Amino acid sequence: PSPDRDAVRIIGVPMDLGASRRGVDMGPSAMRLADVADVIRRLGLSVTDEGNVRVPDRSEVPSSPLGRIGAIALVAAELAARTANAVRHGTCPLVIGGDHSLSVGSVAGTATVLAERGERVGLIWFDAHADINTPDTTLTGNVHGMPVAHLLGLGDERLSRLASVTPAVRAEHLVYIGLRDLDEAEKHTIAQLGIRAFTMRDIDERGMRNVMDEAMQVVTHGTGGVHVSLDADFIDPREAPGVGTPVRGGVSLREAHLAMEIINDSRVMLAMDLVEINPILDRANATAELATDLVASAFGRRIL
Ligand code: EXY
Ligand code: MN
Ligand code: MN
Ligand code: MN
Repeated sequence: PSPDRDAVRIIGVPMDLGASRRGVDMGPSAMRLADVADVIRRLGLSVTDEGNVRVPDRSEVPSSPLGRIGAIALVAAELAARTANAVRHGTCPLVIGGDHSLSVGSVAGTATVLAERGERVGLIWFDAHADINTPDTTLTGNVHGMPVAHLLGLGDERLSRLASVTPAVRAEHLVYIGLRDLDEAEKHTIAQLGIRAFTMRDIDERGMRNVMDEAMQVVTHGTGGVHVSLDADFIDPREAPGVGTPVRGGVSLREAHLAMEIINDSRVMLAMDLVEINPILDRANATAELATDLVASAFGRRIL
């Protein structure tokens, strides 16, 4: 597949309902302050900023983490429609979060358009975490620890049935990169479903180039294109401190860039999420600026 990605649509999702720590709702503002639209435009792409999806205030929703599933599902449904619309028109949505629970919507949107073409979506999940808990296995109740499970058709139906196909993503079309902080139940689910998971150890031992080559094979085999979901906590907190859930021992700036460059080389990316940026924990706006640079690499920036 060779999607035409000369047009990008930015969709902001200022949501932190899936997290217990506040602040990632300011991620879209931080990315706009880092001038993400202009940075992509300077690569020669046409960029439209569609503004934000409407997200209810915390005061309007239940205070328990699981009680917020209904509100998150409504935001995700709106995001799924907007993501699908962009992909259907041959443009590449760049979804800026917001906590990672939003990806149940964005990935559902990409999956829906591919299903219309008789295809399935491949999914690359760059994250320190596996985000594969369900409301039954979660130790925290936080829905941003659950989007992958719901994309695989598990968990609460309000979150698992947002695409026109269920599951939105098949386990064999999913790959994790950067894992280093998993719950016991999550390890069990990954093994049981046979999900291809590249941990930090794999990156350390084999190098990002080899890991990416194998990952790209997994997500392109039998799919019509790839959705890239990037949690900023994938990157080491020394370089990206402004994230919702920092975990030591992440990838370096150069490794993250190489991963994005390889994605661009492959020409298969249909949509991208950039999530979990928390300006409250940042040094100035360093993390959003770094994330903007990574987006530029994913959209074709070359050093030479
Ligand atoms: N596994 C933990 C939980 O389920 O609460 C931590 C999840 C953190 C999720 C971050 C955003 O990627
Ligand atoms: Mn995540
Ligand atoms: Mn994470
Ligand atoms: Mn195909």
